[in-house]
Amino acid sequence: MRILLATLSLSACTTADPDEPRCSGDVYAPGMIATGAAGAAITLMAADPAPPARFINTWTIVATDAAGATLPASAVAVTTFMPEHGHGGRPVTVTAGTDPTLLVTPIDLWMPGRWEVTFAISATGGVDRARFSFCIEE
Ligand SMILES: [Cu+2]
Repeated sequence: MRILLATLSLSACTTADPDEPRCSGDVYAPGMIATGAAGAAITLMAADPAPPARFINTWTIVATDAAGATLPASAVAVTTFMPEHGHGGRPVTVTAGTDPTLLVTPIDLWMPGRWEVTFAISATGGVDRARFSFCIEE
């Protein structure tokens, strides 16, 4: 029962009713940083479109380890997930951009609501995870 109630309140994310709880996500800004528990980080240098929007998004990022050293595309894996709906998205690729940037695409945020974009960062000491979450409009 508790799970059902939580699901009902969270699903209000996709409605436009001003009396419903608002979807809460990160506020996009170029250069925003998501840091993992072990100190590895993703800097979101640029998003196309900006702010992130429905359907295909391409992000330019810089990945760093806990010491601040930049990491290659092979150290980064990306997954997308809609927690309110319990489903993920299609596979995302990470390729080298202009050094030290990496290109992340296609981030296909195909459904309105809150999406989590999680970066699994392989660095010394294991895999760290950094996450952005954005509310996607209709
Ligand atoms: Cu969904």
